[in-house]
Amino acid sequence: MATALELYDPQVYELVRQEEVRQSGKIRLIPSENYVSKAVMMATGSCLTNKYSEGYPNRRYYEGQQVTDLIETLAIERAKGLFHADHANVQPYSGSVANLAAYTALVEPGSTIMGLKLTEGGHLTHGWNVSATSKFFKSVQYSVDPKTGRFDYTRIEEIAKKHRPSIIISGATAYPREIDFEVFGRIAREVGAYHISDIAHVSGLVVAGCHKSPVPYADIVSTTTHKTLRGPRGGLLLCKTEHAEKVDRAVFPGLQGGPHMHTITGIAVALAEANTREFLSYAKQIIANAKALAEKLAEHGFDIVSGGTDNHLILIDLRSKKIAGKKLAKALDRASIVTNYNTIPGDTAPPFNPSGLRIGTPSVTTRGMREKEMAIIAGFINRVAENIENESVIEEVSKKALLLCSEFSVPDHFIIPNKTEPQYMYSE
Ligand code: DSN
Repeated sequence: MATALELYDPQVYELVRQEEVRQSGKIRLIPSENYVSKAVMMATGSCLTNKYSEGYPNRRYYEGQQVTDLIETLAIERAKGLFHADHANVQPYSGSVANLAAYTALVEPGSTIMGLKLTEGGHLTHGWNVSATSKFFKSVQYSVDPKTGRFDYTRIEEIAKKHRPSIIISGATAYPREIDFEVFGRIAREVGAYHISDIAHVSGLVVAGCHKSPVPYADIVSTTTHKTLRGPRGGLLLCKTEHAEKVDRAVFPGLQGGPHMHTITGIAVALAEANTREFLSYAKQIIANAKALAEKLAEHGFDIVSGGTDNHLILIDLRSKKIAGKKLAKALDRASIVTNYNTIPGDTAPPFNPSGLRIGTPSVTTRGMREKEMAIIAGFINRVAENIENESVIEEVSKKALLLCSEFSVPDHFIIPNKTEPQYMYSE
């Protein structure tokens, strides 16, 4: 594939090569990113990109679906098995479309949705003011407790009782603690709302059993497929049988046309990979690494929001260090450590120049790094923060980071080492 690209379009080939070099030579700590296996990469870059398949298996609007029907059915069955869900839709192009499909499946435009504020760790599509979700729906937002950085479920219940939303969304993009989906389900039931759970960030931890699944407690569960779940970039919806038809119609023809069959093929492979004992170890290690990294950063005097983490991500409040999030993220990038600046709960600074830094461990865990390396990385981050104006120190850290990366190469195929059969935990 690289050869064809190199021959036909050397300019794009060179850019792809540069990105490959960047991804292998940097310590990537953005919690929503990962490395897919070569198998997922091959499936995603396969001839399935050539096929139109509007509709669903055995109900299409185009002919020539002998193979696509089998692939989509396989992806659906694997998703149902892995998440223990009655129904799965593997067609959403992304988490954003999946969320919008979930809302439109259950309620009419103009209804009230209630989600976590973006600046407190929620997602744009949870009703944030610049998102279409706050224009097509009325949006009520909840926050985390400013003292603890955690959800105050009593307060969330009060807000739900006051506003009586039609949908309550559980889930976050920058919340370091395990979410009690059962409580969200109870609150939703009490006020007569649907419960939609967006587990885009933690779905890999959920399938591994490290976090409780929202599937029993939510009407619809939405996730992306590329974060801790480690598949290609896409979306996935899971629901109870009673909502299956509405969910399918909301995705197609409600919001989308032809599904991206190459992505669905990659998702099918990623779901098989997630159904292995190797994946369970990886998920457990993600959390162990995040805890170790948070602990070491705290020892270096960093203020960790909520005092630690239960999942794959860490939110650092930089106000006590008197460094803006963006400034540190940019200095770290020069030091070959890739992070993203982020608002912290109660932030008075704007989202484009916030007071925090968001980091996470999925990518470094996929590379095989463990607690020992987390201590080294915490040291790197601290050295950059303490020498933020000193480019020679930043360069020195960059060289060390590159050296660390060279010891943990991006694995070719991390699921079947020694080419043995993967140990599947459920059978298809
Ligand atoms: N933008 C994603 C993230 O980084 O968390 C959420 O969609």
